Amino acid sequence: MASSGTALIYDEEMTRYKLLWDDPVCNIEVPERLTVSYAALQEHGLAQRCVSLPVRQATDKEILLAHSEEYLEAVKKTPGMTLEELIEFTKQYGDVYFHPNIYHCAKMAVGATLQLVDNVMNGKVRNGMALVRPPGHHSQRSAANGFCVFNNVAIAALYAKKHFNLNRVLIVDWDVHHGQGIQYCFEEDPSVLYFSWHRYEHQKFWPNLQESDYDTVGKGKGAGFNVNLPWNKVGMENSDFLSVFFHVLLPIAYEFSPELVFVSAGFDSAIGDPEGHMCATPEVFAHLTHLLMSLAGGKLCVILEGGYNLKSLAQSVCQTVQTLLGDPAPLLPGLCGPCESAAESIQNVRAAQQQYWGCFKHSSVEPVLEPRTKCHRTEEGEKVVEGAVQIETVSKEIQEKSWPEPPPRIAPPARTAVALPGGVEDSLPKSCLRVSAAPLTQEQAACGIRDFSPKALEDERILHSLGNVFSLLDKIVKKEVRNGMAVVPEVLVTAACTVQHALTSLSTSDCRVLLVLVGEGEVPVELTDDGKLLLVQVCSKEPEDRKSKFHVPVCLKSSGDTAGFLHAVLGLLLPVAYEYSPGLVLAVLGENCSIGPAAWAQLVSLLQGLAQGQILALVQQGSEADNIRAAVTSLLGDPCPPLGPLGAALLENGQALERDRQNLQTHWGMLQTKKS
Ligand code: FKS
Ligand code: ZN
Repeated sequence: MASSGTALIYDEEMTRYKLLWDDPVCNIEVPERLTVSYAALQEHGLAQRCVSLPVRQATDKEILLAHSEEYLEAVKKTPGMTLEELIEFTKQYGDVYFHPNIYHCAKMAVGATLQLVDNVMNGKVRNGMALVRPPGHHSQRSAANGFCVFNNVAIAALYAKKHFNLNRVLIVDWDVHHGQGIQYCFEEDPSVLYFSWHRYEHQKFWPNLQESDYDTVGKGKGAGFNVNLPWNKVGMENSDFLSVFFHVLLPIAYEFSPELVFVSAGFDSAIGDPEGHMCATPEVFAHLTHLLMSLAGGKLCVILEGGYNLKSLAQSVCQTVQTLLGDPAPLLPGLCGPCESAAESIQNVRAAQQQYWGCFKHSSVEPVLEPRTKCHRTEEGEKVVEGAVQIETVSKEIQEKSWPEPPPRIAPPARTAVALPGGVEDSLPKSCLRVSAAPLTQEQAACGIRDFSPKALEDERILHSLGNVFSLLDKIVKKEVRNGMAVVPEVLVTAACTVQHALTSLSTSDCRVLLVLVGEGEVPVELTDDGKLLLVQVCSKEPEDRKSKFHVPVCLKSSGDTAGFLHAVLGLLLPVAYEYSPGLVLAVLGENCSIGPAAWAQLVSLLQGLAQGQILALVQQGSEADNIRAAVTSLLGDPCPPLGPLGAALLENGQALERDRQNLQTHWGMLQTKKS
């Protein structure tokens, strides 16, 4: 049995320290960061749905996993210090402050993180979030830094390796600052893959380190296990963040196949943040979370780092937790691909990582090593005084930015409905609804379908099956169920009829159907240019001339190339699908398809980030029982079994994929990985 449940770890104690003197650098790190986040979770009924776990204090031994004895002993003395002594002590470090109670809180922040690891690893919960202060990702072996005292996530990764014998841990640092403390800790360690994106501005932004750039990839055995994506401009949007996930992080992460995933979850990447100056909406964090939930069998530990706009922080935390709980992801309209600067960074990091990761092997990526990209080290004193006033005004403007409150994410009363043809043994979980409807008449079935042999519709089995499929679809469109699956006799004809039926039932505003077909053959639908249907077909046939931008053939020759399939899904299908933003997804598994149930489950799982999870899966009758079960467990929200470490795609497939991506880039901005 897969574990279920989401942990939430929070203790008011961690609000009981604050900045005691005047410091314009540190005054944004306030106790309210935690209280507003937790209050928002309660207000939306999310905290109540989580398993609340008690916080504990980390032991010395645990802290020493990542820190020196000297440093720990020094921090231990801070509770007894006077204000003057605290100020003096603080001066040794950069952009941080101490308080008599911060040592106690820092031990709890580490302890909370370890509690989360323990409970995820022993299966008491599937995933969870720890709301902690102080944050951790800047702190180093012997130094506090950037509001951080102990490195919560680094300690937790070391702890997980040690206590649960893990060989592969992934840390995704989506905070807007570079977690250089985590990078230093694992630089030479190939068992911990560290990914960070961060505001960089060619080294002009704090912490102004050369080693935050894309060409720092790790050392020795750890080479390739450190991935830095610098943002060289502010104002990055959802498109930029998702592009990096699709074209950098996820391909690497799938290839690595972690056994456990941590998120250093700073929400200073979100809109309105006075530090980040970025424009990601809170909803994007739902998608980032969702995309990571398909890794490591769903074992995901999210740990709070930064986030200083209290409104955007609270909303983003809610989006994240609600996704961990399994609610449908929000729509993310308006995606259009990365901006020039983001594309340049994507290209550069792919080039820098190319020799370490098979997923980049087939792309031609010469790095853009323009001199201006390198070394603009901020000179001491460059922060000119006249600039200070300007910074203040910009900061005000940023914080006063407004954005619409994320709409409520309502889960339909039932998750999954299934329709199985008579005679097919039903060994599916009891929790899914069984649907059985009256057969359609030929007229009903053929409605709207042009140019296709009505012969198939004389087959009673098909008319019966279509009755069920239409009924599933109606339930999904009416939001009585979230998703559905049917095993059908003629999958291609069924898909065609279902598309037509969907187009007549969807409201005009979301009348876009994404049809993903894995398998051979042609779906007898007309592909028009009105964009109401997007067909993505993964099959072994070389595509003829493309009919329209809404027909995306993905050529995968030779079966069993799991890496090739996954790269196609991450690098082609998902970016196009996200940009299309469908109102409904049809996922179709054709005859004797050889991608295997595990890869099929991954696809079904990833597609659920679209269309608010409204997805109907059709599986050809006669397909292996494993494929049917895989679709249903994935639709029910159970974690996908990991595919295991992957290599490069087969040469032929890798090259075809790269070619397809190039060709489609003019139509779909989300496919761009290069500066134009
Ligand atoms: C430039 C000054 C930068 C320090 C910013 C620290 C950021 C801390 C954080 C953490 F997650 F650790 F909390 N001052 N304006 O957000 O990365
Ligand atoms: Zn930060």
